[in-house]
Amino acid sequence: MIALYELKGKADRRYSLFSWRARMALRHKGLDFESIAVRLSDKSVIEFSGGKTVPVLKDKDTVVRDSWKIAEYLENRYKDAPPLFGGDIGRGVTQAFNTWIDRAVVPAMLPVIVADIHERVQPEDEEYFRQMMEKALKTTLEESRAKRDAAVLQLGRVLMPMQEALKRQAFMGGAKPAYADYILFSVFQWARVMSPQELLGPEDPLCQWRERMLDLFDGFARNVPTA
Ligand SMILES: N[C@@H](CCC(=O)N[C@@H](CS)C(=O)NCC(=O)O)C(=O)O
Repeated sequence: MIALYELKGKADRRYSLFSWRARMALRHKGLDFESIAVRLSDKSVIEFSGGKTVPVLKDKDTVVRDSWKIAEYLENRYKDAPPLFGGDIGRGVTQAFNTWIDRAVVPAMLPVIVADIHERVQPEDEEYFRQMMEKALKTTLEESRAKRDAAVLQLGRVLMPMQEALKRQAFMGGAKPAYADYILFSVFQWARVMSPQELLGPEDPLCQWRERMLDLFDGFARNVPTA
């Protein structure tokens, strides 16, 4: 069985956004996996990977760390299963999309939900999480919460191009979901698992797309502990 090493919060929540990319990619390929919990402040369980970030995937003797490398590994190793990228051009465009999401959308979502995430990490990880995030955001969690309305407006501006794209096609991948969808979805699933805020109104094309994503693989992402 494939093992996926990932962060675990309070009430068994799996909250690493990058790990949600790997989770969805595994289900897309029709692969089952065992989830192995990693603590944010104690990475000894993933020492064998040679790094300190999750997700880490272990498939028999193969160890892969980094969500993008995991997607490429699954695509190369499980060629007969449904494709994640759709050929070399699709792989290239998806890699560019991955970078844009990481550099534009993730930083826009983080200040909106960071204080909510802090309330739901394991108690022993709270201080580590606070220090890491306050350094990254150059502000306290309390200040982030106080400035949340401005952060929500900025997030809306960043998401606008994708709302437009989803008026023309059902998924980032076109008619069917592909790895590009899992990249974007990971950001919303991160928020859904760790924050009680309603970020998308029912009329928003992104909300309707997210519902389609939550329906995939028999409600795989819907039926998990959330905030
Ligand atoms: N580029 C990496 C980023 C992974 C990453 O930053 N993971 C976070 C959790 S979402 C992590 O493990 N952080 C631990 C730390 O920085 O100590 C990927 O796509 O897998």
